[in-house]
Amino acid sequence: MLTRRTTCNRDCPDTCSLVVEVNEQGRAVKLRGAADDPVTQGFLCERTSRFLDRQYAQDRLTQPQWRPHKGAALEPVSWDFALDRIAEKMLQCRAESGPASLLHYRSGGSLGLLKQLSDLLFEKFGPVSLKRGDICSGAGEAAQELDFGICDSHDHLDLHHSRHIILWGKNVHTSAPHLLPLLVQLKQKGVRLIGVDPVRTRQASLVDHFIQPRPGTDFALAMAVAASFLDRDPSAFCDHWPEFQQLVRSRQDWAEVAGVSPQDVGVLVEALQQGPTNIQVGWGMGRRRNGGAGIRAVDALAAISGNLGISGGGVSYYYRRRSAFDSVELGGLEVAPRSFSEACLGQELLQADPPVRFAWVTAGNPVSMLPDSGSVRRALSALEMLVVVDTHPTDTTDLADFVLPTRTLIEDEDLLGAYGNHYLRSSQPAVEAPGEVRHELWIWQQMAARLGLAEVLEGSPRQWKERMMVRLRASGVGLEDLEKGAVRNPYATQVLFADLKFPTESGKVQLIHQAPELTTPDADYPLQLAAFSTPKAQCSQWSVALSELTEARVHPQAAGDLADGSEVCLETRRGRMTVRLRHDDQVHPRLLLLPKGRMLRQGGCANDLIEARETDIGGGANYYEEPARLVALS
Ligand SMILES: Nc1nc2c(c(=O)[nH]1)N[C@H]1C(S)=C(S)[C@@H](COP(=O)(O)OP(=O)(O)OC[C@H]3O[C@@H](n4cnc5c(=O)[nH]c(N)nc54)[C@H](O)[C@@H]3O)O[C@H]1N2
Ligand SMILES: Nc1nc2c(c(=O)[nH]1)N[C@H]1C(S)=C(S)[C@@H](COP(=O)(O)OP(=O)(O)OC[C@H]3O[C@@H](n4cnc5c(=O)[nH]c(N)nc54)[C@H](O)[C@@H]3O)O[C@H]1N2
Ligand code: SF4
Ligand SMILES: [Mo]
Repeated sequence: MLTRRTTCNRDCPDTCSLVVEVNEQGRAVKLRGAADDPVTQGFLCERTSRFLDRQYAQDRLTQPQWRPHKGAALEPVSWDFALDRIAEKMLQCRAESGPASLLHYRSGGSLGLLKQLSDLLFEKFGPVSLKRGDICSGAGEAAQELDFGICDSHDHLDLHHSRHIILWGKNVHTSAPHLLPLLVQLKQKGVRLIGVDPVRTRQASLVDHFIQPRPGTDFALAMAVAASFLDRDPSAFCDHWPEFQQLVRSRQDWAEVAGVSPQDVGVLVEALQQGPTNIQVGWGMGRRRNGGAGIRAVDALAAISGNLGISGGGVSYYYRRRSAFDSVELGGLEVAPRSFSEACLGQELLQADPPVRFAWVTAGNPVSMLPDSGSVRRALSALEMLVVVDTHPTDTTDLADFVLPTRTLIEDEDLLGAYGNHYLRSSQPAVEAPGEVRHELWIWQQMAARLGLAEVLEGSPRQWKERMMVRLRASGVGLEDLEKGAVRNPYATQVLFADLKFPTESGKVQLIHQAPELTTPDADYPLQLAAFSTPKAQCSQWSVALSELTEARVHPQAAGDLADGSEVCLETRRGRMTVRLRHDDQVHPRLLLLPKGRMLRQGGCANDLIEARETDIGGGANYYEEPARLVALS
């Protein structure tokens, strides 16, 4: 038995170092977390522990496939056949309708840095049309960029200096499991943990105090807390202090709006007063209409309470995972000449004039994962050609004219920065890819050669990795170091904004000073449908067999006469779906929870019932506020 080391490339903050056990036949037989990685600490999450089921699944894509005409089944073809026809179509569209008639859509199926090279190809070929905004973290990143100038975090190990840690809308057990051992250790040392989430997730049993606000009311909760800090004067490093004070004083009933008790507010006030207090902001709370405002209000709390720029403090939302590598300038235009809102992609494509004729989708499954699946499906079906690069079939490959197979996370070769810690890692193939599967760089290079751009992407994956390491080499970190194990980004600071200087225009924090419009309940559809991450799945990449019917979880109060375990109809203004009802008193009575990521081809996709709407800022998607109701099956 051999063991090989690589890195998990999934869209996950942890970016674990993997140890792959490979037998004499070259087959991976076990995946483990590397014990010497300071974040991974020898264990993997539930979904990647089972990744070999997906790696060796019957439906793994191993050959290029072509759909001879819309509605026909996919047929295996050679790479040359596929790539020649795709290139011919791309050149035809560009010649006849200009490069904006082509769309390149890349999502987070793999976080490998080399995946960005497709941006470079399409930029040089076009520039073609791109997506605008970011459905995942758009609102949160925009919030922090507005407030602080950049979106980055203290080193995660700086939590050792915190007295209190507030997990604000962050489901550590499910979505960032490698933070958990550190939190447990800190709790044992006496650090006080507080959770804020409309769902009493497993986190509720970890924290010292759990607060369950109404979903989407974080802004109001933050205002209720801010009311206790109005006697301070942070204007030396904060702009808009008078307006912020006015905003806080504009209502007396913030706590009632958030549906929390004065005691809950008091716990947060005390924690922020008795700092250093770090706030861990999750990614979920931003995916709401007022998601940006909610995160801006939390940022403001940290600022006015004196918890910015100090060891043990800070608002940790995102770690700038690309900042150490020389990759940013390699591809991806800041502003594409033509772009489509990612959150509203289906509708915008359907209305595009002149139309988009061709789309290339890579590392994404937009039909299942973007809101309003129906419009995404219609828009992609109406194209003259849709090309999808993936490892497995999805709702999106089901519409593709060409499906091109690429490597999985244990076959890949790439560089990875993490968005939940400051460590850098490298991936290298632990097993050989089956059949005709190719590294994505090979696919881009083959396309480049056919599009008259061969020189743009020349070089092996290893050479490209070296090219992205110039800055790192200058500080003594080489590729060979990353291949041996995780290395901390030497350019990342331990404590962000330690001098209380912020890279905003005035050099100060920009305090939010306008109240968002509060969401009012919908009398006909009183519940809010939301599909949150589950431990078993990575977005639409499920690693275990599915039960036949999607489970919907609601608080027993919200279920009315509908019995636990019964089949019921879930309705929104966009459609209906039969679900298995589960009573769950841990869910806020306003919420209706579905699992995130189930596909149409698996019998039901949450996004089929969700309207496409952008968040207040940053072009995020408002995924979690679809008015919904449950009714008995007729
Ligand atoms: N197992 C697993 N892990 C994953 C993923 C997965 O699909 N499965 N997805 C990955 C991806 S794509 C990402 S972006 C990351 C982050 O993945 P996310 O799942 O987005 O991570 P969280 O930050 O935990 O955000 C979800 C938490 O926010 C809470 N929440 C929802 N609405 C509100 C609100 O209005 N206010 C507050 N305070 N809380 C709210 C939810 O109840 C939940 O506990 O994780 C990755 N990790
Ligand atoms: N209702 C609802 N919808 C959501 C969310 C939610 O919370 N609720 N969360 C949103 C969030 S946070 C995100 S990030 C998005 C995620 O949306 P997507 O990024 O579209 O998510 P995945 O389902 O992970 O699809 C990625 C695809 O990439 C493939 N893949 C894996 N590795 C590679 C590779 O190396 N190369 C290529 N070319 N393909 C690869 C996978 O097989 C998979 O089919 O979904 C969003 N959608
Ligand atoms: S998905 Fe995340 S937690 Fe799981 S192995 Fe990969 S990086 Fe680690
Ligand atoms: Mo995400």
